[in-house]
Amino acid sequence: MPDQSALFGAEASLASGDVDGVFLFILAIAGFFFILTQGLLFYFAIRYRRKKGEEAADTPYITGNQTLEVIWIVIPSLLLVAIFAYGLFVFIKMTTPIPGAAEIQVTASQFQWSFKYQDGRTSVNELRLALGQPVKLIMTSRDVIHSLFIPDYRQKQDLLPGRYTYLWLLPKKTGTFDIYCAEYCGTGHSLMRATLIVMPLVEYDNWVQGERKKLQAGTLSLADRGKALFESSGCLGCHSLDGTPKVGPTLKGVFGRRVQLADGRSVRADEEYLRASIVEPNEDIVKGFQPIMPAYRATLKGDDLAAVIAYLKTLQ
Ligand code: HEC
Ligand SMILES: [Cu+2]
Repeated sequence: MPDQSALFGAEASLASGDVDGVFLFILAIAGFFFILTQGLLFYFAIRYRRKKGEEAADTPYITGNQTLEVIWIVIPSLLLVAIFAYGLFVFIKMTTPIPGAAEIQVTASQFQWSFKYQDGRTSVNELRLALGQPVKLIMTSRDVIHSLFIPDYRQKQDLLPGRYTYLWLLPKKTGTFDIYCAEYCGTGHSLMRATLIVMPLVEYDNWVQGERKKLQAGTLSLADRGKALFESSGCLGCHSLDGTPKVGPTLKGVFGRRVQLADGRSVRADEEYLRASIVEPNEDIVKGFQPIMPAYRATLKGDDLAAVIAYLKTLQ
């Protein structure tokens, strides 16, 4: 086997090396026959070219060649069976539950990913895993078909409304990896991205402890809680805090500002406006922007919503 890490980047998960193996196997077979057939094509074209002034020779009358036919039926058939068997082996390995896998619920919606861990932690557009610890993603969609794709893991699975689908992951490398939606799901599809962060086990455990403390801490001010929620809800993917517009308008100084809406009205951004912008963002669209902000109706409720609004008011 050639050094795959040089070709594809180091193996990031249990599945990635296996999938690359199948890919290289098929590529090698296809490459060999491509060079063989195209090489012979060129060779024959030159070798048997009609020379100037030469009469067209009588073509011999060939009715068949049993040996040759048997060879070109048996060899490709065996190769196809080998490709099938190798692929099936890897497919079974990828779809077989890994014992001891921790479960994580994944919900896709236009246009974001939300993750819910067994201990009650939640996050939006960020999935954190520990190195070498297997997980089982139990996935569904709230609206249309999405597809969770982790290119470095070579793993992809559709998420459908009203049904659970699964993906088993076993991280083999620490670092930050991309998660994409691989099923065109609407205007904001290209922005439907999440980050996978793989940490060493000890670091991961520390992080989990910290998150749990934060969850329990009632001592945090409303705005500080809002800041944490804001950061874990993926808002920063589309909104800046420094005055520059991104995919969405900057949230610097958003509270109290006069907002031009796409339908021509202009409104003052008060608490009710902020609430509506977050919970049902597609009711009032800010002029000059696309209606692609996901509705946080189900993810930010009650106190959480109040906390985020309190935080937005501090961004002056
Ligand atoms: C996928 C990109 C995206 C994400 C994620 C996102 N937004 Fe937005 N947001 C937008 C866009 C685009 C607009 C402007 C269009 C509209 O009004 O819907 C907007 C508008 C807003 C507005 C109104 C701004 C103004 O100038 O009037 C607020 C407030 C807001 N978003 C808050 C949030 C908060 C809080 C979060 C996280 C909980 C968030 N957004 C996440 C894209 C996004
Ligand atoms: Cu999608």
